[in-house]
Amino acid sequence: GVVRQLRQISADDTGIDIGFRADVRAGLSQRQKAIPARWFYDATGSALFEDITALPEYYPTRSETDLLTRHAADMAAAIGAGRAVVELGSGSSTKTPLLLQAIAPAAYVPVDISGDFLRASADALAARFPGLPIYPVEADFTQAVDLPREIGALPKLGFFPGSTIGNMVARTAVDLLRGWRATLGDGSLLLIGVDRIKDVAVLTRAYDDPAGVTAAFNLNLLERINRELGGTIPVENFTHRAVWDDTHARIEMHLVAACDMDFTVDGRGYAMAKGETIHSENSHKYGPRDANLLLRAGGWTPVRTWDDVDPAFALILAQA
Ligand code: AVI
Repeated sequence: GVVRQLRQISADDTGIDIGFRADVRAGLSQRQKAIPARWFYDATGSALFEDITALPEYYPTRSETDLLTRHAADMAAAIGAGRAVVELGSGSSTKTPLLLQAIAPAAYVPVDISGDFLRASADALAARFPGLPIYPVEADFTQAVDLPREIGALPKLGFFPGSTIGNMVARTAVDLLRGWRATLGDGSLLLIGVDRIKDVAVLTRAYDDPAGVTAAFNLNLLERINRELGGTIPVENFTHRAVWDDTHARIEMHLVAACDMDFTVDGRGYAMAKGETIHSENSHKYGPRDANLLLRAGGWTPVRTWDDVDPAFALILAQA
């Protein structure tokens, strides 16, 4: 008979269809335990991520903001006015005003799964750009999204900053790019933030800061499991680990068991041995050719790259 493949959970799985409970259950039952990184972002995790973006060691936010500031006029010339800007996973983005200021769009469509964040940032932007029509869409941008009717006839610019694409393995990233190519349509552009491969010490420090904010962000995943799924995970017996995996060109984050332990989640028992880990995130980094290949595989043709910052980070403009 047909042997069906069991669904393996990895740190970059993106389906919300089965939910937190099912992802945790399946992920903790595997030999290499893993929980999709998307579950970091409850209210506490989102606030901790905001703190991460302000850390001196976490260069991506600073580097990308520098690019948007310094090359605003050049980007505006390349993109042109009058587009509908569709931002994927807008969150509480502080970069959006820089882009909107520069390119004079016809409309702004933030897409985010967190309705609270979405409403707050839409309100803040409406106050700053009184003439700009804003159509928030509460949706998971990794799934197919229906765009508002009102922007149907406008040429689109997809805006996907922050190197979020890096949290997906190549196959998932390509699926997402192809999906958005179809959603945004012919004649559309995509401005995407991609983190570069660089000195390993710089990379690992960005994901293992001395103040311990990234550690708290990682450990909050366990707290969240205890809070929401009635878990008994002894969080104090876990440590944060961030390592560079050169084969996959990615930072991996793990939660490391400091001793042998047993715990329950959702009524099920689990055992972990000292040194065993739960893989909680991948953050892929891309050289110039890698990034262009990824975009082409996703149906986009790179047309401009801005990446003259240190530590290196790229904003790439691609056309449908
Ligand atoms: C959201 N994402 C792009 C961040 C990153 O750099 O991969 C998440 C993060 N994880 C640890 N620090 C930041």
